[in-house]
Amino acid sequence: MALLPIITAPDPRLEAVSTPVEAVTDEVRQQLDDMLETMYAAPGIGLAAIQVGIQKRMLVIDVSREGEDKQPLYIINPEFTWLSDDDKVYEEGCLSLPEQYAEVARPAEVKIEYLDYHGEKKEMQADGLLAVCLQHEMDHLDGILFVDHLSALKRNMILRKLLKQKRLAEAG
Ligand code: GNR
Ligand code: NI
Repeated sequence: MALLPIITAPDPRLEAVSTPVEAVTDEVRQQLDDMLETMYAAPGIGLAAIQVGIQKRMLVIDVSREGEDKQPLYIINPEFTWLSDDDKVYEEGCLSLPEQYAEVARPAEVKIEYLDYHGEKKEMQADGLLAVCLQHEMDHLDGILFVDHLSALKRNMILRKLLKQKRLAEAG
């Protein structure tokens, strides 16, 4: 197990479209294990592979609450098979946009197909926070960040703040 550094915006790697996983090998499982450990340590409720520089269509999620049993999900090559017509607004954050939050409207319920940790084909229906998180993570696989759902004004405000933070950090 290993903690992986999380890439923060602005960074062109976060805009890359990730590539489908061809086979769920031990190497892929090792990467998923490291991603989960990195997500718990952050802490976060989801992490897409591209956020740690792995350009593969896979992600980990755990929306269980503190004190409850952990419920890790390993999701590979996910595809939406259904999106509800009704939207829900949720205040989102992102480990790649540290300390930035904004309300985003997305379909309230989704159904997806994906491969699990063992490479088996699965289906899942989700609502609530899990539906938000799935859509947020699946956006990452296509190089989309939650700020891309905001007005250009709000998006640029957040991205400029992050650029400034990065410049300050680099200057030491
Ligand atoms: O930890 C996270 N919390 C969160 C809160 C609201 C909506 C989405 C998220 S996902 C985020 C972790 C992350 O950046 N995943 O890509
Ligand atoms: Ni994110």
